[in-house]
Amino acid sequence: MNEQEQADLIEEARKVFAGPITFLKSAPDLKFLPDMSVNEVAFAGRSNVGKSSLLNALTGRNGLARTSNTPGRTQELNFFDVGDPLRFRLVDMPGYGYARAPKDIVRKWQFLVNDYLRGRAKLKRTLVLIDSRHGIKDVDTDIFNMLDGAAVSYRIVMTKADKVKASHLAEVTQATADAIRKRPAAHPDIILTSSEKGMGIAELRAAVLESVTQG
Ligand SMILES: Nc1nc2c(ncn2[C@@H]2O[C@H](COP(=O)(O)OP(=O)(O)OP(=O)(O)O)[C@@H](O)[C@H]2O)c(=O)[nH]1
Ligand SMILES: [Mg+2]
Repeated sequence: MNEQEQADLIEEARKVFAGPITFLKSAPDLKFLPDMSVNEVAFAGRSNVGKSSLLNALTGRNGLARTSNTPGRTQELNFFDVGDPLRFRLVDMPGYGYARAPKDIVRKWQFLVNDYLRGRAKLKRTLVLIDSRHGIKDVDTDIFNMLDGAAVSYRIVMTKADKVKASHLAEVTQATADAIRKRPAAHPDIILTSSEKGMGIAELRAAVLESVTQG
């Protein structure tokens, strides 16, 4: 894509995300998933990494997805309809790797997230969020392995970039890029974001739109 095409995509994405976006439903279990009527993009990542905050920043609507200081806020798959007429869906998911949650709850979330990610034909891309302060952890590697194994396209988004120095951000991004380079289902380009400061949000909107408009 050349510069003009990228600028056009960013402008189109801005319009789409400024338009109607509504909460559709919460699915605590796979049997409550909505019909696969349109393409979907999912937000995955460790508990507290900033999935729900990023969804709010993308849509410019602060109360759309519920956020919290305490890990384990989002406990179901939450579907949001974008566009009227409907164009695509965003899916906010429970986080993984939350050590202090009861074991049976962790297992339930893990199965819900894994089964959804592996089995959803309309899922065009999964955004895997990585905290800029911490980089990739073992639980992230497990998710990469699962997504690569199931051939589910994913892209890394660094979150909370406002919390670290530019030099640290550059280092952790480089290390992350190195770690995914040989992974077959990973998009090679990483998007750096801060929901708090609005950094990278316009680019991420464009990346979401691009992923749902192909095929
Ligand atoms: N400084 C800063 N804080 C952020 C940013 N994004 C999220 N946070 C904070 O991080 C905490 C967790 O954010 P959430 O969006 O609820 O995280 P989540 O990944 O949805 O968490 P779970 O639903 O529990 O898995 C909240 O206190 C947010 O305010 C960011 O870009 N910068
Ligand atoms: Mg959440």
